[in-house]
Amino acid sequence: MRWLVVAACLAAYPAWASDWVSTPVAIEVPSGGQIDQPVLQLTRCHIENAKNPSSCASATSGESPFEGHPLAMPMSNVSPLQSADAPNRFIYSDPTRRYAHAVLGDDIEGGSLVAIDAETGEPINKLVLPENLVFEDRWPRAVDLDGFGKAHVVTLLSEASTGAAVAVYEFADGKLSLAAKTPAIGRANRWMNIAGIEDFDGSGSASIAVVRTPHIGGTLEFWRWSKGTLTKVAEAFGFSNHQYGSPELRLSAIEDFDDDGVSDLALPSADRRSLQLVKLSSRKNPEVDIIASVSLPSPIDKAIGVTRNGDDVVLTVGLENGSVYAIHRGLPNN
Ligand SMILES: [Ca+2]
Repeated sequence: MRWLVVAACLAAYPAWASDWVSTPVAIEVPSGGQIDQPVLQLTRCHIENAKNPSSCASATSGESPFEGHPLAMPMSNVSPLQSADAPNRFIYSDPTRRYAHAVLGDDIEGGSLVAIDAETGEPINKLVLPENLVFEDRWPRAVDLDGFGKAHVVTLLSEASTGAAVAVYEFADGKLSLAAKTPAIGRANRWMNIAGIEDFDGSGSASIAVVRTPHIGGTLEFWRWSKGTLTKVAEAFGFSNHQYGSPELRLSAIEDFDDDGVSDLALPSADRRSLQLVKLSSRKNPEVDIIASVSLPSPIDKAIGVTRNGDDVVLTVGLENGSVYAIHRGLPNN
């Protein structure tokens, strides 16, 4: 009886697959100070018309999701708006070369975090780091981590001798202040990259998914935000979401890939030659479970796109060899 249930589940959720798709628009890894390219997003139409996808709807998110600000450090961007009525945005400013690592394509990092008025662009408050710290990152992430309506600013903070950590700042009463921070990696020039900020366990609070040391054998960690603190709830070895020296940080995507009502995460394996779809197994004592693993002919090096149309989810990955693949779940009974 039990294997019949398993068989029925397998029939309902066929394995994930990858299809080569003729590139409908040019996508390049940005360099030399360019603002990020729009994310390439393919649909089933592009898969079914793989050799001539131009008849399908727009294949990109339509616009670059970020925009610059005169006070922002080079190759950095303003935080995307948290919501349409969010009054503030955030930038890294006071560019500095005091932390010589250059993991993001240049050796210039942020020396301060600035809250700006979203409508006028005027600075409201600036938090200046001490000399031993920099923001080794490209844009702050403004997120309401607990749904109480207050903006949190999620950043990557690197210290001269202990390397990178995730730091969360609050913006309240017109002032930025440090709210919580993960432990630093423990060595200079060791970095991490945020893969997603989402309620990954259905608890109502967001967790920050981050890949620690993505270039030298990365570990995916989930840090749950609760009552003003960050607690590591799960980790798994064998992931990467960044190519060394690239300014592109968005090698990950969030969707509910197994249709259980809770968001999951897609990101490359440690060698970036496969896309891993992962989830937290439960709310209490969770583990990192693999939903699917899809091999690719070349390492992923571009922003990962995702579209959903009903039950049909399509992930788009751009590879170092210039090719583009659509990764999707086969439809039942096809
Ligand atoms: Ca899910």
